[in-house]
Amino acid sequence: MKTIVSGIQPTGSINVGTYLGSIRNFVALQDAMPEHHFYIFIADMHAITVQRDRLELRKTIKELAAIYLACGLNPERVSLFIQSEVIAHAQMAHLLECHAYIGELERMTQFKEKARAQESGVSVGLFTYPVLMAGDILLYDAEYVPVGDDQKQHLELTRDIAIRMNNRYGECLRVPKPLFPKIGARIMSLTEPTKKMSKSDTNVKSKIHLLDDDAIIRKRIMSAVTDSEGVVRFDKDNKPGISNLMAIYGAVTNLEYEAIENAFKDADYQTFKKAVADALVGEIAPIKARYKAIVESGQVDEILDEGAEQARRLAQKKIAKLYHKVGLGRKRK
Ligand code: ATP
Ligand code: LTN
Repeated sequence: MKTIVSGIQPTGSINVGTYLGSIRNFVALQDAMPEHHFYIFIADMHAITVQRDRLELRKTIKELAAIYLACGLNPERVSLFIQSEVIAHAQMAHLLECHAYIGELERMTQFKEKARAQESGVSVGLFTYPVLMAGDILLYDAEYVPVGDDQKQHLELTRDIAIRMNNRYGECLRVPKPLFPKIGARIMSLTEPTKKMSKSDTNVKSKIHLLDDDAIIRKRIMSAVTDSEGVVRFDKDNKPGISNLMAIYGAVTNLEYEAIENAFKDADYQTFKKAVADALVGEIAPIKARYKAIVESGQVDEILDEGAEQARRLAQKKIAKLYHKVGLGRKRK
């Protein structure tokens, strides 16, 4: 069976950027691609590449699991699991680290940015982060990997490593393809629209969390940075704020930019912002309601146990095959 793989780090409350850039896409694909099975996980091993509070991390892992389900992931179509509960991810990371080059990792822009943001004590894990990620993907022979476009470079590295190993050992890894959402692949900060909306941004006004109250959602959109032109027009370079609100509106309503421009050609920014806020509140309200029901139902642990079991089955086989290819251990009959 063909597979689709993706993950999100449990590094803080899920915001509209992560939702529109990835989770919403997982849900759409799960319905649109019935011939594929999905492995969607919580990338907790990635989360510890920078220092975190352990209790906060544990809380966020459970919250993300419930968010995935509240957004509509269907456990019948998706093996939903926690990365660290499938030991093969750590095994695969070492295997791939021996086939990735220091020079390639030094070029990763996310590493450079995250390392720069830390004063000292940049961990080796942060440096090898993209290799751990490559392992997540190659372990399940993913055909597609739905991600936001900030992950493009990591996907290219994953492909390069797979091709390198196939050349060295014979076909053993499927070369995956990224899948970016058509609209919403990069949602920007509401306060600095040239930066991506990020979980780790400390400015609360820069983002909207999926579990925020309706009033907060409206307030954040109404106070989002725009420009003085007063025309709803998509122009990322000169009008990053309005273009970002159009991306949010377009992703939620499935309208193209041209259709949005037409619909709001006589509207002022207040009117447009109100429409964006209404659309977003309408999209998020049922997620919040389902989140509450799922947490109260107590089913999350069972779903995660089942998902990890399914993931282990496939991943262990892959590791055994690769160890054999590379020459590790003993040859068994
Ligand atoms: P951090 O800020 O801690 O680096 P993050 O907000 O980038 O984290 P991730 O867990 O790294 O969140 O991302 C999960 C998925 O969501 C990835 O596929 C990523 O591409 C996507 N994503 C995250 N932020 C955005 C955004 N602002 N716009 C579109 N997609 C996003
Ligand atoms: N690096 C990704 C999260 C991630 C991921 C993956 C995404 C870890 N492993 C495997 C897709 C496939 C991020 O920060 N967005």
